[in-house]
Amino acid sequence: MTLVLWLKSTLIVLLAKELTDPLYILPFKRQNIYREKRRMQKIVVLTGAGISAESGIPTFRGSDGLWEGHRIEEVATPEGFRSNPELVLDFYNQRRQKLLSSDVKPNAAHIALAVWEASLPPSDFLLITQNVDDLHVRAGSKNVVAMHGELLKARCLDTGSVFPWYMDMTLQTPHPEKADQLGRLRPHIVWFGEMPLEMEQIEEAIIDCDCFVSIGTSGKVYPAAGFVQMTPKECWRVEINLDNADNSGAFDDSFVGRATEQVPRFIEAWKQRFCS
Ligand code: BJW
Repeated sequence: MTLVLWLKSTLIVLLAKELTDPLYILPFKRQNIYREKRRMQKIVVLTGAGISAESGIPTFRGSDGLWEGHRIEEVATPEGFRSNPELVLDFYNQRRQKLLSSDVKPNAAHIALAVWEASLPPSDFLLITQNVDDLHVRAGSKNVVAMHGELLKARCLDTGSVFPWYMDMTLQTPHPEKADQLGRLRPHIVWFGEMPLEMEQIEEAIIDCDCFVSIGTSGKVYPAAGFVQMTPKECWRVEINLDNADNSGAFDDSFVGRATEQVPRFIEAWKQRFCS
């Protein structure tokens, strides 16, 4: 009798444990879930203009987008810069001034990504941004690759050296290291036809990632638009966007809506699924 009671109560305890903690009893289940947890270790996040839209920085292709009133070839190609450097420098001077104004600051989406990164081992998280603003860094993100350059940097046309840059740039601007050289600087920006930065590091991270999250990008500009196709078969591919992107079909899951709402919502879902 005592033995039956003991067996019964043990069974009830085990069942309760199984229901509340799926890792507890069944070895095959434990293994599967362990694999699932391991699978989510390496995270790569790709961001585009949509994540900074709610910080007051216009996107490129929306109505009111940055290209409105500009032909892309005039302001975002090396040829455009060679044929009308004043126009191009002015385009970037205006954007730099806006970025440095007190009304532009990181929003809830930038901050949520930085907090998420801080909760993970540094080698498990890479944030690739196509944005040339510095809002991810301001929010506290550490492992950031700015693949299309940085608005707050200047590059020497002769040597390729890169300098921090906060002022307007004109054809009369002296070189920071050789004051007698004027107008030998350009914005540290990747224009169409130029090779994006840090491609080796980016490709290495993407082909080995377990979770790939693309936020606020239209999927129109390569090579970034093709990153999702380079992820491993088992990877969890998630898109966060207000609208459909050109490469939406390549993602496993979509969080539709504004980045400031959907990025924290996605991170919460990720935690529920893989950390509880
Ligand atoms: C929200 C939201 C909210 C709004 N919440 N979401 C075929 C294959 C490969 C390459 C090519 C190809 N055909 C042509 C090319 C070459 C070319 C290219 O892609 N052209 C396309 C137009 C077709 N690419 C290049 O030239 C690149 N270099 C290159 O390919 O080198 C050779 C190479 C080959 C293979 C491997 C490696 C290298 C260089 C591209 C440089 C792009 N530069 C720019 C300008 C930077 C300077 C500047 O800032 O002025 O980068 S272009 C512009 O587009 C900028 C952006 O980073 C980029 C992407 O834009 P993004 O971020 O997607 O913004 P939007 O506005 O398009 O979309 C915003 C999204 O947010 C929308 O979806 C909204 O719905 C959403 N959204 N509010 C959530 N609140």
